[in-house]
Amino acid sequence: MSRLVVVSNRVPVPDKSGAAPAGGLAVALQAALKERGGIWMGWSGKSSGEEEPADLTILEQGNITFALTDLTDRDVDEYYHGFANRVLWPICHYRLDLAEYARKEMSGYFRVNRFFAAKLAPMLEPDDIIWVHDYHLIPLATELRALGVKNKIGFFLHIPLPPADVLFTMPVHEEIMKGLAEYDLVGFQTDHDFANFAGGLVREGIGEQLADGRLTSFGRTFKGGAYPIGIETEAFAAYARRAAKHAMVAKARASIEGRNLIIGVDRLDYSKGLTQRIDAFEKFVTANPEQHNKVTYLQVTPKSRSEVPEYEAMQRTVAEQAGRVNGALGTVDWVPIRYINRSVARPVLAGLYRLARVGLVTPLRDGMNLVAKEYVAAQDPDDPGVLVLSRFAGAARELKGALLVNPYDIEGAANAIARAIHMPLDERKQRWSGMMEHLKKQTVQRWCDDFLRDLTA
Ligand code: GDG
Repeated sequence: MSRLVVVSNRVPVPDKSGAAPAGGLAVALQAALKERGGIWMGWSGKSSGEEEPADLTILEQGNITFALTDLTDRDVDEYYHGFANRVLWPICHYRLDLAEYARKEMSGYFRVNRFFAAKLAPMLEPDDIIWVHDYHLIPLATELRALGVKNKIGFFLHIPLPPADVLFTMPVHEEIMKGLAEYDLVGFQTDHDFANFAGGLVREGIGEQLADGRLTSFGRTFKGGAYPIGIETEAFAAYARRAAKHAMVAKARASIEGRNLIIGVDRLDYSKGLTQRIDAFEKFVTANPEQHNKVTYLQVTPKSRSEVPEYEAMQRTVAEQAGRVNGALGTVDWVPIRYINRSVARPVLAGLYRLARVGLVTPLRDGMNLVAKEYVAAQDPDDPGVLVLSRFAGAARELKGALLVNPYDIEGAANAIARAIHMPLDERKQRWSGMMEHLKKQTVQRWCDDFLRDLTA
């Protein structure tokens, strides 16, 4: 079996004990690496200041080599905070208003990809299979090919790919499309994202979809398709069962005093629709006065990308909004919204999902959204909660038992919360079991196997 080489912006490096990393994606990729042996390469998350970084930091664990590089301050600014997070992220999430395009940052993005390729190429063996992850590294195949690398290279985009009218507002859209065409397989979260990609190539007259589904563009023929990412469903369900006994979860249960719990869990990011969600909750409470003091909405929102100005501003906006709603609706013995601006431990999170009658997952746009899947997996089969899910999350293509909402329609979302709170047990069970069955089949392991099978075929 060929070795596997995974490249991603950040690498979940195991700790000294070799303990498995927390997230399902990291677990699945590490399992695939363990089976085949190989390398996981990426940025260390550290800066080397003004100096070019010294050699890679190499950590060996069994048959897996973790290879990490630092980046200069300028590289971090231009490649990561700049082009990746202030151009590609907003555009791929349909936020043209937030994209700040600067030529300097674009060239930093391509420069860092060239640098990654130069560091990776000498480590490669001729039949290694290379799997590149996410929007930070789109041009990596182009740079590897320029160094004579002939290996199979696959790419998976974790975030949405918008239609041509949105994507092509980016001045370097052609380089980005060309960069994707250099891979042997390009994977997306949903059929919609893949259709946007293929449609964009065709519409702009820079590519074609062949009868067998393959694509041809910029002189290359390659495969593309939807590979919806999953979670470790059974493991997460077992985890949530045990977590119900966790001391913190017991404390949380006692503190909600028999009220219905509504939970939201999202990195602090404008794509997650937090302000619209708080508006919807407020509307739900004001439209249903009998719910006063009967519900608690817990929003867990770890900070992310605080160096990007939009994120810093958002931190204030969301905190102020939650405070205003609590001030307006709360009473001496009831705080309607509990807003936590930091990360909670994974077992606690699993236990809180299970405790919650409603999982509120209403991003304005999301590649997949693993929180939606984790919430479903964590439920008690005898008394499952209800998932209220944005139709603009990739997960909505799969989780048909959810109450689908348009997050921009505040009244509609508020009505869906009310419907979820009042849903009879039979309907809850029926909706949940269909989703759980699906998640048991479409695991993260399956996602990994399907992608690698198609890449190597
Ligand atoms: C990107 C795409 C796509 C969150 N808060 C805490 C915590 N989390 C964990 C969740 C979940 C993960 O972080 C978030 O994953 P999502 O999929 O919901 O969202 P992104 O971070 O935006 O991920 C997305 C994903 O890539 C995978 O392809 O689905 O569309 O945007 O696992 O549980 N974990 C802990 N404490 C927290 O407070 N322990």
